[in-house]
Amino acid sequence: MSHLPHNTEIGTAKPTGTVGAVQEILRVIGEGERFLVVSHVRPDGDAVGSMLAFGELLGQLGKRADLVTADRLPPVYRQLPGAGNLRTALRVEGPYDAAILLECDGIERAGLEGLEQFLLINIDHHITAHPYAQLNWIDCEAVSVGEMVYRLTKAFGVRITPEMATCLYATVLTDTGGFCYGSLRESTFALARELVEAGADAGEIAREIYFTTPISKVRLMGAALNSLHCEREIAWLWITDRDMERAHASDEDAEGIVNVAIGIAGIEAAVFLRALNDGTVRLSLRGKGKVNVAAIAERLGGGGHENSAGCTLAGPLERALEQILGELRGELEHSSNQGRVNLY
Ligand SMILES: [Mn+2]
Repeated sequence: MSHLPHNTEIGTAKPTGTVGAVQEILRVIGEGERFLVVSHVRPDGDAVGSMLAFGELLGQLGKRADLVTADRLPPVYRQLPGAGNLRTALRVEGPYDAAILLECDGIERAGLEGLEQFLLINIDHHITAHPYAQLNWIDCEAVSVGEMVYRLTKAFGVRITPEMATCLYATVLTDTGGFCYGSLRESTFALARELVEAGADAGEIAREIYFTTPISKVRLMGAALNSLHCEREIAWLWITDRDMERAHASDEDAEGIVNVAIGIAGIEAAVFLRALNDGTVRLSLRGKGKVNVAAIAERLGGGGHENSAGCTLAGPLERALEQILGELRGELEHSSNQGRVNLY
C-alpha cells in the first residue's frame, strides 16, 4: 500500500488529469477578481501554511483574497508571515468568483456556512479525498497541499517570496512530521531546497513549530501518558475533560499527543481518544506502514493519510475504544497473515 498509483481525480464536467485540473484552476483564477480561501476545521500546519501562501499568490496576481477559518489558529502557526490576515468566521458571504477549499474532503469539513453558493475549487492530497467540487485537483503524491500551491505558483509564473517560502516550508515540515513520514521522496527534498533558496529559514521555522510547546500541553501529555496501554502492536491513550481542566489545556493542546504512542518500539498502530462534550469521541490514528489507518478511519466516517488519520465515533469513550481496537486487531491480524502467505 505504500506506493499508490498517481491519483488524480477530477469532478464531473471538467477535463481529466492533473494538467486539465491545473489549467482550469489557472483559468478561473485568471478570469476572476475576488476569491475566498478556506481550509478545514482545527487547522494544522498544512492548512494554515497553504492558505497563507495561496493568499499571497492571489495578492501577487492582483486579486483580492479573503482567508477564512472556522477555528482560530494554533499558537505555533501565528508567527507565520501573513497569519494576521486570516479571519475566523462561522459563515461566509460573497460575492466571490470562487471559493478555494484546501485539503477538505467535503464542504462540511471547512465548518463554514454559505460555501455552497460559490464555484468551488477543491485542492487536496489525502488518499480519502473526494471530487465533490465543480473543480477538483487531487494529488495523493503531493507531500502537502502546500506542495500543490507551490506548483500552482510556478504555473502562474509568480515569484516565490520569502514569506511564501516560509509558509510553504512549514506545510512540508509539518505534514511529514519533520521529514519523518508521508510521501517522502527526492522531490520532497528538492522542494525543501527550493523553498530555502527562496528565503525560508529552516532552523527558525522548526524552532517556532517544535520548540514552543505550551506548558499546558506538556501537562496534558502527562495525563495522557497515565492512560497509556499497549497490546501487542497497538498502543492507545486518552484524555478526559477533567484532564483538560487540570492542565488548563485548550483544544489545541490535545493535537499531536498520539505521536508519543506511535513512537514506541514495536508498536504498529496508535490511537489517541478524546471524549467531547457532545457525547462523541474524537480519535487520532497513527501507523508505521503495516496498517493503513486512513482506510480504517474512512470506514468509520473519517479520513486522512495511510499513516495518519482521524475520525469521530459515538461515545462513551470505552465503546469507541472497543470499536477502534476491534478494527485495528482485525487489520493487524490480516496483514500478519498476508505476510505469512508471502513467505511461502
Ligand atoms: Mn495536508
